[in-house]
Amino acid sequence: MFTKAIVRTPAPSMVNGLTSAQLGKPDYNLAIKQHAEYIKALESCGLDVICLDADPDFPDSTFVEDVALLTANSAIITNPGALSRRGEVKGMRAILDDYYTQIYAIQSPGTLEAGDVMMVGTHFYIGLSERTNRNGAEQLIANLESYELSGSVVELKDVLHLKTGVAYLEHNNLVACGEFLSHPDFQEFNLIPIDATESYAANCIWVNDTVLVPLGFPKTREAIRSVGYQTVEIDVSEFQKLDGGLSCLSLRF
Ligand code: CIR
Repeated sequence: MFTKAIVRTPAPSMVNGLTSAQLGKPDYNLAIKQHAEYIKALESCGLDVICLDADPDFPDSTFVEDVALLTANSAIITNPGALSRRGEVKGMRAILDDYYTQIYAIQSPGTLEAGDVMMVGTHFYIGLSERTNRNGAEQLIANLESYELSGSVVELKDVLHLKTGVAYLEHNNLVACGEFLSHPDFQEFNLIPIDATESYAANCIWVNDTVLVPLGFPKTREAIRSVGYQTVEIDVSEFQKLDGGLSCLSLRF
């Protein structure tokens, strides 16, 4: 179970965030409203939400998931592959000192963004992407192994981050779309396939047995309900315009 989450208020500069989505510029005022609803949804699942101030120097800094990996024992500050995001780690390090005594950092030439890391119990799947390289993944695996945890790499083809296309919902249930449906690493899971027309909704999050899903993807919502979860829908359209999904907007621990 999670008890806390860290989020960061979007800055007005978010309209200049990285994207390949071709959905237009985000509406900042609407993004602020959606972010507030997202916080409420996390709170409704029992989490204390720590909301960091907007950081206008970093347009993508609302996507806090990418700059740290939080485990039961330690925090690992990442080294984002996107150069424009690398400086985000400083502000995250400062806050994590309040919650963790064991804090590590991925070092160059290793790069890692934690949107590429999916926790399944004591094992961590690490996507090799344009943002996360093998050296970064190996540093993370060595760190995990020092805590008797484990990690393995997954080569990505079409997605920005691993968790763009898969989401672990505990109880051996794995939401998956596209390249992950037939991926050999994931065949032991109870796969919940996501229709190609709703691939954005593969980025959903399990929070204490409720699953947060993006608004507007009814097939995905029903597929997740049909295996027994309560779902909460949240409109994150303005973050979708920046290739960001529900998981990217918080660190849950
Ligand atoms: C980026 O390209 O870095 C941001 N615009 C979106 C990051 C999304 N994060 C994630 O999937 N974990």
